Amino acid sequence: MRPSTKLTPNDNPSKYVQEGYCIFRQQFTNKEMELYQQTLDNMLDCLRPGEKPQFMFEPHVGSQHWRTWLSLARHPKILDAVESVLGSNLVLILSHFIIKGTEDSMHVGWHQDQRYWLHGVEGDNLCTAWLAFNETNRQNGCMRILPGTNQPKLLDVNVKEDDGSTITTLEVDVDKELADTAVDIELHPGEFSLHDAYVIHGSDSNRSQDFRKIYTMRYADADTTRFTSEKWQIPFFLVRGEAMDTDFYIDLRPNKDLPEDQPDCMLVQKLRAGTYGKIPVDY
Ligand SMILES: O=C(O)CCC(=O)C(=O)O
Repeated sequence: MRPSTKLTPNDNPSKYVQEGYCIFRQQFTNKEMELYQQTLDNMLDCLRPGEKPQFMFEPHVGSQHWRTWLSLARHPKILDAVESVLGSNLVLILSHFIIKGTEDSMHVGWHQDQRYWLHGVEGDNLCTAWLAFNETNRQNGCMRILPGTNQPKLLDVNVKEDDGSTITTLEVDVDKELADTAVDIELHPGEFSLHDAYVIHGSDSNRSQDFRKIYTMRYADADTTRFTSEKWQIPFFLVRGEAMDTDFYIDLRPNKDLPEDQPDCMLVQKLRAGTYGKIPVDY
């Protein structure tokens, strides 16, 4: 059997367009990560029987710790990196703790993120920051990216049955030859990667004895993206630069304070009414 060769991930932002992703090493210090790690661990401690850690969607709006997560999602270290690939006018569209526990063997099938947000966001210039809260590696199911698959084109999807634990139901076909080009996004806590909305990626299940803990924050270029709010459950936040219609967004540019109150939106209303399906009650 041929020994598998490990590909070195791209850490050069100028190659982001070509590769569809880039990693940013040594960003947040251990001290800076402490508050975030403790807050997340408290959220995990509050999970009720039957609740799953992979369904902590939009914590920057819906969680009782929304201020902490909104502050992180507009942190200059993240936004500087995002600006280096999307330009200077930035909108925060979504965030999600993709925590892999030890029970479900949940893997994330090959997919393009773009498929998941067409009901509210349309454009070719969007990306995700994927921030490690603990070590991520093959053993605990780190993200795997197929470099160079970020053609601005939506691929056909196979719709997978929702088995109650999956977070991806819209998967794309990837043959073995292409799958063999996958790069492992192995990071230390406080490091992050950025990936393009079209690049194909996924991950294997967590085979370690501990949680795999990462936070995704998703951004759009304000100039080239069309936003529609009717079916979008949370506000769009303008976090840097300029936009045509600033009243459309919650303005969180660097000189603005966080909102006083938890933003009033569909997600928060549903959470308060106890009708938001899979999201943990006390997250
Ligand atoms: O966290 C993972 O394993 C997959 C991440 C992912 O699919 C995403 O951030 O879009």
